[in-house]
Amino acid sequence: MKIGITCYPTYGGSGVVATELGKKLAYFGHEVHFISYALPYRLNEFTSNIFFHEVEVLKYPLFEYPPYSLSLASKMAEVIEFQKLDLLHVHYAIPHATSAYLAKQLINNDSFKIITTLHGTDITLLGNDPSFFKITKFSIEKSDGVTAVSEFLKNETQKVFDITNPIQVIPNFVPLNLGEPEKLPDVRKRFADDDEYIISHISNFRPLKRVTDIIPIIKKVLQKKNVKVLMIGDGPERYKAEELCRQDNLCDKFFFLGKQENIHDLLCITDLFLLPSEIESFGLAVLEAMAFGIPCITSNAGGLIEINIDSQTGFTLPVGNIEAFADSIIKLLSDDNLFIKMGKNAKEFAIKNFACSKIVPEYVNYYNSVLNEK
Ligand code: GMT
Repeated sequence: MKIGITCYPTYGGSGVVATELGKKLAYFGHEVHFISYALPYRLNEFTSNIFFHEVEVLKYPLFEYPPYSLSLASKMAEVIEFQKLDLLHVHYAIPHATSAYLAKQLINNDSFKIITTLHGTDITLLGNDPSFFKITKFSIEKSDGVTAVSEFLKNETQKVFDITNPIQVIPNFVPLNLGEPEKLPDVRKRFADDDEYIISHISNFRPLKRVTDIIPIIKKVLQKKNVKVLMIGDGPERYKAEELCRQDNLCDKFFFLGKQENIHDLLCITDLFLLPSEIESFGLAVLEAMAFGIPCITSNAGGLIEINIDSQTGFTLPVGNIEAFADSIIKLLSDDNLFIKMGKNAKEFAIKNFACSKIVPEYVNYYNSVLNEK
């Protein structure tokens, strides 16, 4: 197949999933064309059947807001036509599905198909906003195929937008090359002593990740357990979180590492993963941690309960319940058998249900079924 992929090229789960999917599709012999405003950050090695088409946005004094969606639609139409694409798979509805619809109107090819994958905030945050509601609904309904990364997101999309066209759930997959995670004692020593546990959090530090909950949670945990915390990522709440650490004299317990390209090594030294999000359609970072055999303490919001199975692969807790989060961490770190069992369960569950060897063929089958529809 000749497949176009459009995604956000910067940090973020949807871009990671789209890029890793494209790489795997290319590995299986398909020709893949990425269309975006920058090279996706995980597209970092040459593969002969992967192409990148950069969308240039014309700057003009009249344009206070350069119309990226239109430039994208034009570039999509050009690539579809001249590279003879069979389909265009767009990740994140806004504005990608809208631009794809427009591109389809610009070409003359009835057999060409658009597939939209919904990732989360395109539905739960942006799509729900009155300024985006109608266009999101329209763009989803006009896609030839729609997938969602969790059952939660499928149900939410149907409920919020009253959408009747079918939505196929194809969950995210473990994108990292695992190998056998090493213990990396030298890296570990950099952050923690032998008697300390390492707890990691990875996110874009936006308010819905509730990173500021982590400080009081850890403050309570520290009354019983020796822990160090790796705060990985960056975003608007980082400043507040650092400020809270200073106020509580916890600066020596927290390491704010900022954005990191190589999370492999950091996951290798992590004992426990923490994600207290307000809402999460999937939680790719949780899946990555689980694949490393790390038990996860997460909220029970959205699709997180489909990945982190409560009392088996970790604990899922009510959003904002600081006490419950802290108690669960203490419980897990106080019981070696439970800790080892949950880590093992997490790894098994992640590999069994979310291996790329399972999920990538689901996408290929879905592409074929959409292409075969009249
Ligand atoms: O809005 C975000 O948080 C970013 C967005 C993205 O583009 O990565 O994340 C969403 O998609 C990820 C990949 O499918 C999911 O793992 C995240 O759970 C989802 N974020 C939310 O639902 C908040």
